[in-house]
Amino acid sequence: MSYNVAVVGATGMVGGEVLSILEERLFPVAEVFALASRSSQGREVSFGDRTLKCRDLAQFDFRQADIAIFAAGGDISAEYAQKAADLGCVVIDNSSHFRLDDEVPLVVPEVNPDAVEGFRKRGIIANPNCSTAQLVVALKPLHDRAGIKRVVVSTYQSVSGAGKEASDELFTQTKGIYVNDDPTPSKFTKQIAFNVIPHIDVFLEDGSTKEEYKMVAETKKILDAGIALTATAVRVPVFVGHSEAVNIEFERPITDKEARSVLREAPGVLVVDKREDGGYVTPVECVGDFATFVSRIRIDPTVEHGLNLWVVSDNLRKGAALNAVQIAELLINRGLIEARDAD
Ligand code: 2RA
Repeated sequence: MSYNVAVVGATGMVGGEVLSILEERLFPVAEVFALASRSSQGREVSFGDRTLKCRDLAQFDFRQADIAIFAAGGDISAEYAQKAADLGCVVIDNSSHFRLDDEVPLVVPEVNPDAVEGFRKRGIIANPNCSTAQLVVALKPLHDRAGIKRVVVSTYQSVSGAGKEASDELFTQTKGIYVNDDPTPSKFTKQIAFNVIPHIDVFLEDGSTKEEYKMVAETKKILDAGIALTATAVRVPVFVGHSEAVNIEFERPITDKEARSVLREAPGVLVVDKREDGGYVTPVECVGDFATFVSRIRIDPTVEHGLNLWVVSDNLRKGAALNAVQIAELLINRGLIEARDAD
């Protein structure tokens, strides 16, 4: 059986990754509809060795699609996702719009696959924020083994998480600095080239940022509401690949050796941890990969049952497009979705 898939936001960075990943994973596609805003109508995007012409999202009849992957931001999801779902098209939404809605499951297939069943209420499944997705993939097997009490995480997030214009700003600013061009930022609040910015998304009343809040709230929804988590989210001058320094306090004892072997067996995780020069993964090495890499696994002796980790993943993939495609695969594997025009 094969499925008609609509990709909303097909001209964006995540939309492009969705198209690549559908092809790379040999997703059983009958037809792919590349959807974008009216201004991008007719623009061409690649799907394997084929070229697709973008159609106007506003004019698209979602009855033609079995699955729609939305990757065009919260406002577009707010306007079109429920309409598409009401027409019988299962929506997998990459924006934050539905993530904390009680009637919408928030799913990372390696962590809470059973939650996907809840899609029936609204016909929508939410994809988590990029920094949450890779974190919970690494936390889940450790939580199962020793029970996580508290997590302290600092992120080092690449500019692609903020979109194409942000990536262009890093590129132009980096070049410009060598020829004394004005580095005045437009997308970021401060210079990003040769700098780091401790601010992602808007500020909240308590002084945290929305990115930090998302990590707390989404980890609770996906993994365990009982986990205490505090985050500091930082933008760094890296194009693709988010990194996280993670400190974990467990209920029960766990050695670094045990943690390493639990993580080695965990779905979606690749342990690279040699305790020697270069024996760890950096963001440039994770680009284009499906895995969440874990390195620098070591005991934190300052707390009872403490552990430190370094977690790296391609934010456009596990943090967005890959997780969305994995959700679609999960729906198919569990027989939860049927192609409307079965072969
Ligand atoms: C970022 N979390 O990196 C966002 C993208 N979803 O800015």
